[in-house]
Amino acid sequence: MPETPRRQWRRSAVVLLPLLLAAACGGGDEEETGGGAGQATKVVKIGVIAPLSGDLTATGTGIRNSVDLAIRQANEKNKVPGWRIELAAEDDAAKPDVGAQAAAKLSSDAAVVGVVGTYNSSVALQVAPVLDRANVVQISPANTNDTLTRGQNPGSPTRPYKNYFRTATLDSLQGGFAADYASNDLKSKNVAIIHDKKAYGQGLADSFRARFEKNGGKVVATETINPGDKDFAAVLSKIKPLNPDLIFYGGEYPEASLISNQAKGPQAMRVPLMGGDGIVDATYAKTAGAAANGDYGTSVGAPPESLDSAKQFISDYKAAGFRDSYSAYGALAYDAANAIINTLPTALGSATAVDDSVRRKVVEGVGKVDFGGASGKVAFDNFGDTVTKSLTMYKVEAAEFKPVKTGEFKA
Ligand code: ABU
Repeated sequence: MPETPRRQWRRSAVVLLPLLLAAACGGGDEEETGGGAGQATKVVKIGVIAPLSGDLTATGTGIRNSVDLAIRQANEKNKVPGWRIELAAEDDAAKPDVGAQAAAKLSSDAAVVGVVGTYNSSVALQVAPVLDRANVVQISPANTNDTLTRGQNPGSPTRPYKNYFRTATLDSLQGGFAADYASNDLKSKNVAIIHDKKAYGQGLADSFRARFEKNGGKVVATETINPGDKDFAAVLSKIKPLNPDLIFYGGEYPEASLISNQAKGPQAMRVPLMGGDGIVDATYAKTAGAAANGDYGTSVGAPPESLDSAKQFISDYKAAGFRDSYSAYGALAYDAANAIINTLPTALGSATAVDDSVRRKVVEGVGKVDFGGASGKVAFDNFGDTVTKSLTMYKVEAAEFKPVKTGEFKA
């Protein structure tokens, strides 16, 4: 029998009212939330490890909030009967040692079955082994460094951690996609590369270089900077006389935005900067100012705003009243949380508390998930990598990253 408008309204209110009330009480930014899983007394926790302080807070907050939303909805829908899911969010401050401490803390909480995070690949390299030893599943919505799932030898890839999965795709694909855009769409011939020496920045720069040179392009300089640097005059003055037609930057938006600003301002270089998903955040254009216009950045996945599958996530995120944007990784974090949540009814079975056997079942279950998420198909290959390999090139126009091309990298 079709629902009457009155009944439809009542059903929507049942789902949305608790979200709106929670938002009204704390702007949706509380550390731990539970929603309302009926009379459930048993607690299972999903952790988040992400930068919730420092320069990368915008990104980390979007990840945390998106996991929070997935948990609230699961509780509202009583997706895990008898259990209330709680969020346990930890700040890694974008630092590997802080991330490792957070992983140890979450592992020692017996109720934790899984973690969504980290943002930084360099942090994940310290976090994954800690969670692996405790059989706690980890799904990153943002790590793109290849070694996390394929080890140090690309010619003979070996999965280092059985517990580690990601909904973000790989830098070997992202770097190639960026290089092809530089060669084929921008007709770029001479590129200066700068990177921040971190696992992500250097790995992405290396992947870009390999493909760009294969395309016949020339890398006229490779310079490095330190994360946290603010003054790039020395590096830019070395690059300028080499007349690059593009600067490719491997790293994140705090430094990239200043490089763009200083390249086009004091150095008067009239060339765009291109980076990877580490620079695609609204903060980039805010910090770089008008200099950012005409810059490029790739990101993982299709733009959520263009996907029918993400419409509900976007509207629910808005309705939940979070103060901050879901950011570049919101949809991927939401899908990562749901991948864990989907395993819980089976993994918890008749358990009265989370134990090692439940944790192992969650790891096994995540390896087998296959569902339509906000970002697209959510399933993992034998390395723990997402099977969804879309990438998007964005260009800054009027101080905003706008998508200009979505596709997959063809080696
Ligand atoms: N993938 C963007 C930056 C995060 C990381 O992989 O380090």
